[in-house]
Amino acid sequence: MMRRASAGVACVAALMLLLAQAATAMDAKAPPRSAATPTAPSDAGIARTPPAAIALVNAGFEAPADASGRFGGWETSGHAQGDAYRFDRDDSVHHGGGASVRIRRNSTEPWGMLHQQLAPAGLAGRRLEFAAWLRTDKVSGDGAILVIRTLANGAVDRHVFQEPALVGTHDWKRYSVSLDIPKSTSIVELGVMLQGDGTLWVDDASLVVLP
Ligand SMILES: [Ca+2]
Repeated sequence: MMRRASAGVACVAALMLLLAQAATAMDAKAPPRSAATPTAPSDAGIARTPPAAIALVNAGFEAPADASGRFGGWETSGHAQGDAYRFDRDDSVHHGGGASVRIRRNSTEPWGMLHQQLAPAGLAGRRLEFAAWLRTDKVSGDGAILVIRTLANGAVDRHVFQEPALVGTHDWKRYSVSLDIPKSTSIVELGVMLQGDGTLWVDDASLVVLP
């Protein structure tokens, strides 16, 4: 258990642990947070090729969870114990379609995460934007964030976190992060993380290759 007084430090450390745990080969020393790349600024007024959409599995969370509670295409992780956070398909609160995923903390553990991995074919050397619609209710602690990370040679290579994190109570809004994908990437992972108390809903995830 983490004391709340040290929640900020604990959550950063916990995210590093997640990055290492999900790697095909472990790398206990993930890159520092300063490696994050901010979301690309808009460039309104400049004629550009439209972003190319990459299909995600169950992007709208419409598929029912399987017998083990998993969502098609998405995995779940939680700090310290497998049930530290609860992930449920919610057919009463959603942005698009008829369902979203609702994330809540079961204990005092600092984070829980929903994530999907992709093969990098056609993505290496390009800049990706991962977006999702988020809704929160009384989220505290280090808040809700979107994450992109890449793996190379079984180790965490690059990552970006949404900044600032989403805390408090907010209606549905689209958030995004973007990252340049190195040519050496073996796996691209997209994640949505809740770091603290409260409730986070996630819906209508999307991924595009930016021009
Ligand atoms: Ca939906």
